[in-house]
Amino acid sequence: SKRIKTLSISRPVIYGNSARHLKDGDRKPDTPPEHTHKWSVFVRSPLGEGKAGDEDLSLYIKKVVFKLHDTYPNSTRSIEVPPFEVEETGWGEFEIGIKIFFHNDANEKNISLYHHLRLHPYKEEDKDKDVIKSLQYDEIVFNEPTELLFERLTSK
Ligand code: SLL
Repeated sequence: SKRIKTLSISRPVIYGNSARHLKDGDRKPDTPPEHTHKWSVFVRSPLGEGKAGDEDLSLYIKKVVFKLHDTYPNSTRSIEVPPFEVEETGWGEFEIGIKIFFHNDANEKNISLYHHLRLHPYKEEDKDKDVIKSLQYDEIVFNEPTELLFERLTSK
């Protein structure tokens, strides 16, 4: 579809991970014994999934592909419906590739983000926390969006 010149629209996103110690009750029969943490990596709107006022990222995001460490089975995880999130267990920290794909009618290239999965507290003040979070705020900028993308972004 046609592009709207002189217009630029941006959308805020948060990406990152949360993690907590794996309790015995959380272990499944197939959880490897060396796994110490339960974590999730995600892309979401700043207000958080499910909360009032939250934006549905699937308005403009078609899918998010998370590339985990090769030690994981099926290490490329493609998530095509929100929440754009992968939940796993493990023992180590590593770099996660996050690729965001937009709907075809937006005619936008995908974008690649990287997130360092954080399982352990690094700051003194986080030492006693049960849940560790590592979040990054970003703005996705659409320059000269197509008319169809513009409709998607302004339909709600
Ligand atoms: C490290 N360079 O040595 C990192 C690698 C790998 C993490 C971390 C378990 C995978 C699985 C897992 O946590 N891998 O068992 O499926 O710290």
